Amino acid sequence: MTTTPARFPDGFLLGAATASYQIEGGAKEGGRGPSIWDTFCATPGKVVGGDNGDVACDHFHRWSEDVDMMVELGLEAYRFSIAWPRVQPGGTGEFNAEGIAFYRGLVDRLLAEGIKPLITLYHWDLPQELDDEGGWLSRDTVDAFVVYATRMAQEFGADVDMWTTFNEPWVSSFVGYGAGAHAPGHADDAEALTAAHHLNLAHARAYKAIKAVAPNAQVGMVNNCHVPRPWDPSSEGDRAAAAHIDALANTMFHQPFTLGTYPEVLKPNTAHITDWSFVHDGDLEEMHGAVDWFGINYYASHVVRHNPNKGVEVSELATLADGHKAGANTCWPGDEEIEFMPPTGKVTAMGWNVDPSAFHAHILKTHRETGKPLYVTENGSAWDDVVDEDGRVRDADRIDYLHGHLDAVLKAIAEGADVRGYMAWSLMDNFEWAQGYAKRFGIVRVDYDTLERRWKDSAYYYREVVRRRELVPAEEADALAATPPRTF
Ligand code: PNW
Repeated sequence: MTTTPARFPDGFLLGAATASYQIEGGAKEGGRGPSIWDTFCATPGKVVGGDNGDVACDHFHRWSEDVDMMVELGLEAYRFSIAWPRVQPGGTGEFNAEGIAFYRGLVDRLLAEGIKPLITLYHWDLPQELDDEGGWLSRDTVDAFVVYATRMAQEFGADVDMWTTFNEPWVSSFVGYGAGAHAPGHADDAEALTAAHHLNLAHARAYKAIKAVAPNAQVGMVNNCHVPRPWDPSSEGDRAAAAHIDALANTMFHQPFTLGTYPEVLKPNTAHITDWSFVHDGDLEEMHGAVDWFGINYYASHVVRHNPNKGVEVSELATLADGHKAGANTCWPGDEEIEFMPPTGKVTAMGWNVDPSAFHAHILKTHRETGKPLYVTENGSAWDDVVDEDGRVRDADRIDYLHGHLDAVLKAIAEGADVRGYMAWSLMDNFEWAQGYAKRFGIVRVDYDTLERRWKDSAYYYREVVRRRELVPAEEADALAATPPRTF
């Protein structure tokens, strides 16, 4: 057995991540236009508790204090997303100077503090007007995205070199258009596949547009990862089930860029759903080569099996991830005979398993399959945190999760994977999409009545990881935390 080196390599970025709709609030301020998530939240029954992003963490007003907090945490990088409807309210036409100025202030302050900004252009908040015209089912949205991306590169390209076009196109397409559990709430498998292709195409075109304006830009795509393992590895059916899920969840969103093809199993497996005529001549050639790096968002793994008697059960994952029954359609077109097995072992407040070994395996697999530099752009866990009488949040489960997953990254690096950064999800508790504010992923707690930020024990632990640039034993966490904890 080899022991994992405990230190992160020189240049490896340790940071934290957030997303615009999940933290900003200020939904009707500064000239921001409505997004599909404003509409979805206003639709009864879609979001737990009827929650919405109108106020969220009020980062729109508190961003400067939030950067103060990042400075105290010692973060080397901060991954955030630009809200398209804040900078271009209708998704086409006029840009909004006030919205652009908001991100200018944030970027300038981060740079002044020596915190590297990682910009994500699309973390799900599509301008509503574009959805009215067909959203990601329309190639016009692809064109609109390229215009928006070009303008952002003109604004920030001289100062920011790490760019992500899309956060988790699998979620946008398969949860948003397939399961109906995310905005825009459609439930149609053919639409989900169409939207996925258009997101890939938009990535490829924006990749070229951004680099034309900002030659130093390193443009990547961020994928959420499913690590589907066959229930019985000796069963051909179970292995095929896992391969189908892997193709839909993972390979579909990197192979077009590395090889210029979609995974072979997809077409036959979904022939009863679509003829794939949404892929036009030349699309795949445009995609081939259009990526500099891949982002990995990892939370949990899954065990799947072939079950011909499954009937029209809803996807286990959609149910678990979003607390919704997804209806007849699923996150997984072609999964009529694929069953997700219930998670085993320790599970988080999301009902997701804790499996750092799958994370390690997935990093190596993505390294082998893409050959590209990788960044862990999200990794973290939700737990039912409690504020103790002395004000501390003793989130030992989150610390264990962090420790185990940072160890997995170090192992993968030691075995040759080119991983260049790790962004903890999330800097602070925030709007967890269809779960509203009920699920807390932050290393910093947010009190949604007062909007006070309070460091959890995990924030102190992570600060020490960044300070030492090495894996800090989880047992040291208790002694690292302050009583009462730091608040902002
Ligand atoms: C990611 N699934 O979403 C997002 O990028 C974050 O905005 C989000 O807060 C975080 O993970 C935690 O959920 C996911 O269905 C949504 O497997 C759904 C799934 C995975 C990731």
